[in-house]
Amino acid sequence: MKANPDSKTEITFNDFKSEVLSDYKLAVTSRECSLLGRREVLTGKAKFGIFGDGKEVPQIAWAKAFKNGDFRSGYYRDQTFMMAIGELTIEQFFAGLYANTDLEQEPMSAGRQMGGHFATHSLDENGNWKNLTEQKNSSADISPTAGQMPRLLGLAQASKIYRNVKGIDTTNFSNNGNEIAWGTIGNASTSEGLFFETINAAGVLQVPMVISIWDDEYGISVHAKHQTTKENISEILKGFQRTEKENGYEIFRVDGWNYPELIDIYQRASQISRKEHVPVMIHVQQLTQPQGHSTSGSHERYKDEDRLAWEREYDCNVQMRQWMIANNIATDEELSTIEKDLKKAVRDGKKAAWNAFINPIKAEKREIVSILEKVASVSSNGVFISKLTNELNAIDEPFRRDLLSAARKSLRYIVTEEFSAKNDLKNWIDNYIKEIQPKYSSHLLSSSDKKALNQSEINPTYNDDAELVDGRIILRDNFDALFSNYPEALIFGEDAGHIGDVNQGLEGLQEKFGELRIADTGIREATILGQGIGMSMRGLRPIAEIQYLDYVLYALQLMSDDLATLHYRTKGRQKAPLIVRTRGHRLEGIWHSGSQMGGILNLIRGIHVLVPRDMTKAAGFYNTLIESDEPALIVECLNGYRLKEKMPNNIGQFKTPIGVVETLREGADITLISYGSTLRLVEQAAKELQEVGIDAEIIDVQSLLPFDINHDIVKSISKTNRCVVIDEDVKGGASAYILDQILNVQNAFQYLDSVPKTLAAQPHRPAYGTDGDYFSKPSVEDIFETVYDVMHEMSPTDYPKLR
Ligand SMILES: Cc1ncc(C[n+]2csc(CCOP(=O)(O)OP(=O)(O)O)c2C)c(N)n1
Ligand SMILES: [Mg+2]
Repeated sequence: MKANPDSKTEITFNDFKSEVLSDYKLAVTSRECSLLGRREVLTGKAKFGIFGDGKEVPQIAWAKAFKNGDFRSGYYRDQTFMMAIGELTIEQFFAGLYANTDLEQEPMSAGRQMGGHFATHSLDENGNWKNLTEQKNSSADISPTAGQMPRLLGLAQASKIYRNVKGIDTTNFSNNGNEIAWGTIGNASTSEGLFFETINAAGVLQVPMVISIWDDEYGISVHAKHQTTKENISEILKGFQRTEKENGYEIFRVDGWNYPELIDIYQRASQISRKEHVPVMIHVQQLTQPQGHSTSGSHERYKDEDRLAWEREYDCNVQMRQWMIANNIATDEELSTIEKDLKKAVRDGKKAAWNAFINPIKAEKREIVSILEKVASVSSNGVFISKLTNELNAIDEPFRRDLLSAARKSLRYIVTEEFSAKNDLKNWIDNYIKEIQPKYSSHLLSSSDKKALNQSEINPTYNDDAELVDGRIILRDNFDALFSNYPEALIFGEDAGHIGDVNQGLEGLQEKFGELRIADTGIREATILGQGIGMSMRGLRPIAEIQYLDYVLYALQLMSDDLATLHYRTKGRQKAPLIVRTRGHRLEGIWHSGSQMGGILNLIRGIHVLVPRDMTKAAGFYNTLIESDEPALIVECLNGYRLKEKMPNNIGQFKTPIGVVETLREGADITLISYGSTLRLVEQAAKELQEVGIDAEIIDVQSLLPFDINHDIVKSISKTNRCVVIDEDVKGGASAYILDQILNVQNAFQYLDSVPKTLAAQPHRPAYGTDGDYFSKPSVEDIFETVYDVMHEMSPTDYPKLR
């Protein structure tokens, strides 16, 4: 057997033996980590454990086929693989379990994710790309099962783009598209829609993706008979098998305890996928869970004695050991000695990880205890403070919570006293929070030079005889400039390619830039988003188009769970500067006029949410975002593509700033705050209000996340002393968010002379037709009357009751 059929040189039996031995050592080390890991949870040192025991051997075979530049998108069972590619040590494994917040010691997430969620660093400490072709890469795991699948598609597609699109600087990202994106998923999680959607899409796209299904017949306690038709995922996916005439998948099936066969299959999979860009599925069957699913329960509750006995016998490590003995690779005694040594190595690594975790906290404890002792010695409430101090002192292995809680409670006892130790205590609390809070809260957004807030505004400029054109022309010409200037940019979505999107904002661009860059996709919003996430993680600049805002909900789970958390959950070591394009608000019927901005805003903190009122503003946002390194959602106005706008003469250059509002109309009496399609109605209402002597100021928010970073709205309210927030979402949605920002972040309360109001749509989805719209969403009359009522309340004589 040659471990690597790519190489022509035959290896000697001794080389072979030592490679197998080192593989076995890794399998044993990983298993021992799982066993001790579980114990750490049961004794309370760690909160939760989910481990890779029972899946060691296939992961070692996989790692042999995994090359520099390749990417993994997997789930919590893959610790052995991470160890095999050299990206997870014993100490790091335990650091993850303890939630060590030091990125050096816990490189997966700096303690932000529970153990078993793996990642490598694509970015340096300044947020700049490392050379991904010189390292083995793992995209950061998420817990929602099958959530890793759509991103996997994009990671694989990047290779196809790098191989086939000319003109992109591939230095840091690709070697002629030779990289494979390797996925893993549990058997039960293949029941998820995201799995099937991804499998189909990768078959259509023909991308170098190899998906391994770790099949242990269970999903927690639920057996395959409740999960999978015929209890066999590769059986039911047989139709995906490629033929001589038709594209599809190469599908393999292998027993997870069969070491030589696993190595062979992973090598074959790698060759096919890497060279031919064909997706491959490897169904790894007959795997086990020696310790059950996780530390939350025990599998004896749901597996019968026969199954448990079978699992003991077919444990992949046990089988590998027997195979080694049968093939004279090692004797039983030799292996026992190795196992004993490795157990000790894991114990030592665990201890080192625990000390590295706890010692800094113990030092912090000593600091605060000594301050509290001083405070207790001079305070008239000394007894109470001493009690808190002693309780804290008695905790050998404290949490930071214990320290801060004791310190903050003690401060309350000396609120009326003054002495120098009180200042020490106050300072300690302030400094501690300043130092510790970022360990848990930093890096939601980019902190690199390219962050969106660093991009300054460039106004559109116009010739004197600037033509009035349909808004979509401005967008189209701007996309044309953008794709010309950025060869790494590409757009894809339903109807985005051949016809140039449903509103012709991309008209003619596929002919110019090719089918790979301006691409039609199937109807599959989640994987459209996943394509975008994966490709942007590999240095491309995708724009994922979701045809209508109403269908963003299909992709919203991933925007929330994956895209929005990526930078945060890797503490800034991975990014996906994906631009999501959609169009929405006001058109017709329940599913083409939704404006579910509140739901979106609350679910995707970490992604900018931009709501341009016209296509010039929208084009400016695209120009800003392509220069920055943060993800964003742009909602174009669905009814704005045919409205006339002046054609700028600096297409592709002008930039709409992020987080900056615009005053559309100056007024003295009341501030009207709105965004997107509704603004046209607000502007009309303002004209009508002027006729009855009400002078309204109108502010276009433009950017819901981030929100008015210069606090311009409160400046307006300090002048008008009144405000109404108007949008098309339901009440309590985005308008409530905006009002919260104005009141609680910008402190507008002090300037208000009238109750601040929100005007939103009816609580039901908008009904179809002109009257459906009128009776579902705020109308000009609704806006007029809401504002008028505020003025009436202020001065009933000047503004007598309307009705
Ligand atoms: C979307 C989602 N639903 C439910 C869960 C809870 N959950 C975690 S693991 C798991 C079972 C997964 O089984 P399988 O895919 O076979 O992987 P295994 O743990 O057996 O390796 C479930 C239901 C989850 N994490 N995400
Ligand atoms: Mg399973």
